[in-house]
Amino acid sequence: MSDIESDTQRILQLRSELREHNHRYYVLDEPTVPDSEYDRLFRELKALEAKWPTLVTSDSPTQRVGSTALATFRQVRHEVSMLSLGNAFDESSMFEFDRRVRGGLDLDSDLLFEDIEYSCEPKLDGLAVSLLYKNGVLVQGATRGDGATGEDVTLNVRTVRSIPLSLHGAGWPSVLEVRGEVFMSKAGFERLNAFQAEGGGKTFANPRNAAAGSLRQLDPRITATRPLDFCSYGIGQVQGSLPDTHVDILEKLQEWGLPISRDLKRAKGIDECLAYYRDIGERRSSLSYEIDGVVFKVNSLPSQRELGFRAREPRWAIAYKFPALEELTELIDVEFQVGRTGAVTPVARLKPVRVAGVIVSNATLHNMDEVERLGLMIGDTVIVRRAGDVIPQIMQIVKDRRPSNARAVQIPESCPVCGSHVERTQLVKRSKGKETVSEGAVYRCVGRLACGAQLKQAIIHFVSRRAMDIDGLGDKTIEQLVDEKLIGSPADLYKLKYEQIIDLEGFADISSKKLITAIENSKTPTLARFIYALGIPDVGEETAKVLARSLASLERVQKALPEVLTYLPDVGLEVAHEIHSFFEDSHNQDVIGALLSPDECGLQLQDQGELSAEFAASTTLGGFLDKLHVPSVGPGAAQKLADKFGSLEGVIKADWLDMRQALPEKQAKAVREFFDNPDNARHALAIEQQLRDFGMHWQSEKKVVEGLPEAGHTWVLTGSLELMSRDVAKDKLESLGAKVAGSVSAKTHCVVAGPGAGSKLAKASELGLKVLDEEAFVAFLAKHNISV
Ligand code: D41
Repeated sequence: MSDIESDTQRILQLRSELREHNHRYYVLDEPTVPDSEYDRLFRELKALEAKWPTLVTSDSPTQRVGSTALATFRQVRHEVSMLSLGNAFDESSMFEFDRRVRGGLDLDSDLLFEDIEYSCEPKLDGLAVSLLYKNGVLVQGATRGDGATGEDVTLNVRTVRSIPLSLHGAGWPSVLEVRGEVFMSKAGFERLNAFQAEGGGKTFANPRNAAAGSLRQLDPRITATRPLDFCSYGIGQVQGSLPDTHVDILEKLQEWGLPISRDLKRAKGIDECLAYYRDIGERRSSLSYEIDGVVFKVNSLPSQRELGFRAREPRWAIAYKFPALEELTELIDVEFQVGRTGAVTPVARLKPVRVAGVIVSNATLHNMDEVERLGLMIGDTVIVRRAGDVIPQIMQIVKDRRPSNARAVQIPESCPVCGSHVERTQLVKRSKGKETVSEGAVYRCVGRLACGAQLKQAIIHFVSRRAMDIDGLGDKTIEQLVDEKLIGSPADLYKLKYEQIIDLEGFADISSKKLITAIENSKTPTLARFIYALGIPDVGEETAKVLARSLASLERVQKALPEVLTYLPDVGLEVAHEIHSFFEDSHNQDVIGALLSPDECGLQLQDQGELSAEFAASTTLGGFLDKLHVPSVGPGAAQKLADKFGSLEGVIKADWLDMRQALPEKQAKAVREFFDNPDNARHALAIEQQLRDFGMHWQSEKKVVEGLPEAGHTWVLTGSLELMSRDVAKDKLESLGAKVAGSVSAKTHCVVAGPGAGSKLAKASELGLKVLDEEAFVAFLAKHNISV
C-alpha cells in the first residue's frame, strides 16, 4: 500500500473513532476512554491532516473551531418556517387543548372515545436553532429569528460538541433539517460565570442568556470555549423518508448521533400528560438544566398534518408552562440577624410577591459582599427567585427602576440584639513565610454568649441530637430560659432545678422530671460530641471527630497551636485559627471549666486516651520544614534540608558552609534569613515541641518503609470494591508499604479486581500478573492483621 493510501485509511479510522468517543462523552455521557487517549488520537489525526492538507474535510473532528471572526451574521431564510408554540398555564387550558385536537381530527366513530397519543418532552430554556444536513454532512446552522428568517450561525453550532458534524449510521434523508434547542447546563453556567467574574468579564443572569450570548458570538473561537449543549425536538425540510410519528422520528435522529431528551415519552390521553407534567415538575430542581415547562405534541404525523396551524402556532402542540421561578418586587428594607457564631447577616425584607405559588417576603443575602456584588439599595426593584425548597434569593436589581430616595445598605456598628460592637472578620493566610491578613466577608458581634441571639443559638446547637442530645428542650423553651435569664451559658443547663422548669410554659410534673433526667443522662458525651457541641465556628461533626480521634484529649485540643492542627486531615489554616482562638477566649474557657468541673456540672468525657498512630506518624521532617513556608523553599528543598541536618535544631544552627552544601545560594540565603528572625525560629521550635509533646515522631520514611511487608511492591486497584472504598483500600495497602498505581504494567506486583473491572484486568491477565478478587484481598489484609 502506498503512503497516501495507508494514511487515508488511518485518517478515516481516526475520524470514526474520535466521532464515537465524542458522542459517548457529550451525548451519552458515558466515555469509554480517558481524555488522554482522546487527545492522543486527536493529535495523530491533526498530524496526518497536516501532512495531507487535501484530505481535510469539513466534517473532520479537527475542524470544529474556525479561526476567523465574522463582521456580521448572514441572514438565512427558513425553507420551512420555524413555528412558535402556544402556551397553557393551567389544567383547564390543557383539557381545552385536547378538546380542540379531537375536534380538529376527523375521527372514525370507533375512535371518538379513544385517547389521543401525545409525545411529552421537557421544554428546555435555551434558544431554538435549525441544523441543515445534506448527504449526512452538517452544512448550515441558523437561529430561529422571527421564524421566517434567522441568522447564519454555522461556524458557532459547529463548535457545540454534542452536535455531530456528520450523521452516524445510514439511511438518513439526503436533505434533513433538524430543529432543536441550544442550551447551557446549570453547572456549565456556574462554571462560565465564575470564569467570567475571575477575568473581569461579563457575567450572565441565567443559563438562557448565557447560551444565547455564547451562540451569537461573531468569533467562533469564543463560542468554542462555552459549555453549550443541544437537544433535538423536531424537523424542518426533508428530502427522503422518515417514520410517521414524532417519537419515532426523534428516536431515528438519536440513532444518527443527534441528542434528544432523556425524558421523551409517549402519553395516552390528557391525564397521562398531566401526570408527566407533575412528575417533571417535581424533578425540575434536580435536573441538570433549566426547563420552563413541558411540550406536548400529537404523536401521529398524519394527524399533525390534518390539524395544521393557526397564525404561526401548530394546532397539534402546546407548551404547558411551569409557574415562573422569578418575579419582580421591591426591597423594602434590609435587617440584620445574628447567628450562633455571632455572624451578623443581612436579610432582605421584600414587598410580598407570589413566586411559583408561594408568597415570598424575605430573601437571604448571605453577607455584605453579596450586597455589594448586587449593588443593592433599599427601595430597589429586584428579581427574586425561588427554586425547589431553597430559601428565596435576590438575583439582580433593575437599575432603571431605582427611586431617587433609594438608601444604601449599611452594616450596623453595634449588634441589633445585644448592642456589642460588630467587627469585620479577618482572613489569615500564610504563604512564603508571611502571614497576610485580609478582610473577610463576614461581620461578627463580639458579644459571644453575652449576646442573647448567640446564646439562644448556641444552646439550641448544644442540646441538639448530634451534639449533647438532650431531649425535651425545644427552641421555644430555650428562648424562654434565656429571656428569663435562667441560663447564661450551656453550663447553666446543668444547674436547672425542677422548680424552675415546672414554671416554664408547657411543662408539668412528668415533662419536667423527664427533662431533668435527659440533662443528667447527657453528662457522659464522647469527646467528639462534646467538641461539636461547643459550636466552634467552622467545626462541624466531621472536624470534631477528626480532632477527637487524632488528639484523643480535650486538653490537647485546647492547647494545640494552629500550625499543629493543620497536620490533621482536612484541617486548613483558617479553621485551625478558629479552633485556636475559640479556646483562647477566656469566656469560653470559663464555660468549659464549669462544664467539666466536678463541683459544678460534672461532665465526664468518654474515650479520651491514647494518641492515634495516624497522627503520631503523620509527618516527616521534610514535610514539617515545607509547612513552615520559608520563602522560595518548596518540598524539594525542604527535603534536602531534612536529609542534610536531620532535625529542626540542626537547620536553625547550621553554619553557612553546610547550608550551601545542602541548597543553592538563593535558597540557602532565604533559609538563613528566615531563621535569623528570632520570632520565626521560636515559633518553629514551639510547633515542633508541641508535635513532640503530642507524640509525633519524625518518620525517616525510608527506614520505616523498608521494614514493611509490601515495601517496593506496586499494586493496582480496578473495578468496584464492595467492602471498602478504593481510597480505603489504597490507605491499607500503603500502610503495608505498598505503592498504589493507576495503570498496569509488567512491573505491577498484584492487581485487585472488583466487579466491572475492564481493560486493566485484561492487561493483567495478558501479562500473567497476580490478580486478587475482593474476597482474596480481604483475606490478604487479614493475614497482615488489617481488618475491614
Ligand atoms: O424544548 C423546547 N424549548 C422546545 C421548543 C421543544 N421541546 N419543542 C418545540 N417544538 C416546537 C414545534 C412544535 C413548533 C416544532 C419547541 C418549539 N417549537 C419552539 N421553540 C422556540 C419556538 C418554538
